[in-house]
Amino acid sequence: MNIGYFLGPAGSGKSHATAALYDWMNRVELDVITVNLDPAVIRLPYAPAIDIRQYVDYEDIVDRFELGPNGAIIAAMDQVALNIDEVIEELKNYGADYVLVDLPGQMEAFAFRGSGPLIISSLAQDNIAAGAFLIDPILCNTASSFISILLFGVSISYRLHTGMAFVISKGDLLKENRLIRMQEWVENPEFLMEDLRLEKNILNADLSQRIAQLVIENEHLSEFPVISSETHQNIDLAFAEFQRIWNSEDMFS
Ligand SMILES: Nc1nc2c(ncn2[C@@H]2O[C@H](COP(=O)(O)OP(=O)(O)O)[C@@H](O)[C@H]2O)c(=O)[nH]1
Ligand SMILES: [Mg+2]
Repeated sequence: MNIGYFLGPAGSGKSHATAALYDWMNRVELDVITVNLDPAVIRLPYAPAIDIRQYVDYEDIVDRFELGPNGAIIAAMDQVALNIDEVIEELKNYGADYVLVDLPGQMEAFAFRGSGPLIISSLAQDNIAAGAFLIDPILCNTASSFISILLFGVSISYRLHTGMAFVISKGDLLKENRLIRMQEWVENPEFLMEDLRLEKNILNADLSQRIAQLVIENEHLSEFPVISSETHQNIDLAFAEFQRIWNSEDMFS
């Protein structure tokens, strides 16, 4: 099985991208199913074949342990990890070629705790897995905020030991001039450095430059397609990014 999941901060568009990519893959007649691994989600924009809410009762965790939203999602993700073998068993019964896994909105509570790496490594065990980190344009209006998001993405990828591509989400909300500047940042880090220098409050220009080089000049991270789950613009490019990582993971397995 080829497994793909979208990563990114809460609200970056993971669930909607899962829905849009699922629709597109169905349309081109690929054998694909979706899995929801977010125990706290109330409404999903797609109908998952497997839904973790049938295994983990988020509301019950909140009530029973008297937890707030952060504590509850951490406790719930531990329960997801405890149930992951059953989910994988269910996945095997479907026998689909492709699986899109929708991860929890609160990425930090997932990735940096024990449960995230355990869930991802269990999924990747007999399968080929790939991540696509969604960059919400609203969160990177400035060069320094763009670098912060890229660092968060690299940190998540490092933590989850997963091959990952960067994808810009919500392309329909991205103004033409902002898009052009972001593309310039990615294609030529000199432009990024130029904008960093114009931001008066950056802490350390030298450090910023080295981070920009580390993240952007890594060729595996350099595609940056712009997708929209709203208009379905470039959803095929998100698939191409997954495919690129699946192929490279396959070479090393
Ligand atoms: N305009 C627009 N809104 C989007 C897009 N993708 C997601 N959204 C909106 O962004 C919000 C968060 O999306 P969601 O998929 O739930 O994010 P998640 O927390 O990462 O799973 C929702 O209100 C979506 O309607 C997009 O491509 N275009
Ligand atoms: Mg979601």
